[in-house]
Formats: sequence, C-alpha cells, structure tokens
Amino acid sequence: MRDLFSSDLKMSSIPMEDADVSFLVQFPMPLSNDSIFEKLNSETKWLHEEIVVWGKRHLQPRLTAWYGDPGRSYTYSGTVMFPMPWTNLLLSIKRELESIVDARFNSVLLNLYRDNNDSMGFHSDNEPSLGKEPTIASLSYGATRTLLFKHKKKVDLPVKAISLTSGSMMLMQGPTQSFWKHGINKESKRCDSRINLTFRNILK
Ligand SMILES: O=C(O)CCC(=O)C(=O)O
Ligand SMILES: [Mn+2]
Repeated sequence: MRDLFSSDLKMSSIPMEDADVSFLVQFPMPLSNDSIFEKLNSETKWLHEEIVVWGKRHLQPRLTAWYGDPGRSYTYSGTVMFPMPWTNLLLSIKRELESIVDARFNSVLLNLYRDNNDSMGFHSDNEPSLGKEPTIASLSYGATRTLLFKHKKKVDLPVKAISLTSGSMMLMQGPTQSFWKHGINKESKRCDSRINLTFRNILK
C-alpha cells in the first residue's frame, strides 16, 4: 500500500466528529478525467430502477448500474440485485484504488446524475452485508455536485458540505456510516451529467 498522506497523493482528512472521511483531489489514472467520464457514460449498462418510498413505487432520480465479482447479490430497497461482470476500465480503477487504500473491494455501484434535477436521498451505507464499519471509496467524474453530511443524533452540528469535483476520490471509513447520513440535493442551476462510483466490499 502507498502512503495515503504522502505529498504526491495529497489525501486530506476532513475534520468531522464521529467520522473518518478523507478526500483526494485527483485520483491517479493514465486516462484524463474527461475520457474516463466518456467511457463510463457509453460503456455502462445504465438502468432506471424503481424504489419504494412509504409503500409507493417511484423511479429513482438518477440511473444506476452495479458491477462486481460474481455471486455477490446485493439487497437494495427490497430488491435483490446481481452484479454485471467487471469491465476492463472498472477493474483498472479498482486495482489503482486498492494500491492506495488499505481495503479490498468486490463491487461498485455506479450512479449517473443526468443533470441538476437528479439527486440521491439522505441515507447511510449501513446494510448488514457491508459489515460493521465499512470502507467505501467514492469517485466522481463530470459535473461537480455537492455531497451533504448530516449527523444522525447531534442535530446542532452543522451540515458538512463536500464539493465532489471531477477526478476526486472521497473515502468514508470507521464510524462514518453509524453516525452520519449523506445525500445529494437537486440543484436549481442547470448542470451537466456526473458519474459517481462507490466501491464497496459485500460480505458473503
Ligand atoms: O453520488 C454520490 O457521490 C453519492 C453516492 C452514494 O452515496 C451511494 O451510492 O451510496
Ligand atoms: Mn451512499
């Protein structure tokens, strides 16, 4: 493993109570951020899935796709999903990630925010299949969107806003999912598409 906080990788720790969140401005890859965005946009088998909110079915306000090792099913809003096999690009991103982060990943959830009207509701990545203190690496390509963190109990703590710029990598570890929810609101101003990749390790 390379030293995450060495100067060439410029990983900075984000000061937050009851959490372990760090941020790398530029995830190192041999392709440009724009070419990675274009390749992911065109190669991914995007799905427009439904979610059930208060017993009512809705289309998710974004497109998604799940890739990973075979045999790792994932339960999401009551639906069991099976991953698509790794593409060369996703595998090369995963390998680079595993060389700089002290964790292994066997799946990635991709989110495509088509424009400013797409969003992600507040949630914690705390499904039992992710284990107790999951390490989740989140990469962003395309338009910048703002991720908001809200503490679940200490409601007087300010909301923490993180600007997820193209090429950045955010790492959530330790107690982050137990104490905080995160989400991405719609924006009032028009913006281009953004692709997010959240690498996870699904336990058997
Ligand atoms: O788009 C993002 O940065 C957030 C994605 C996310 O929280 C998730 O997929 O669980
Ligand atoms: Mn999440």
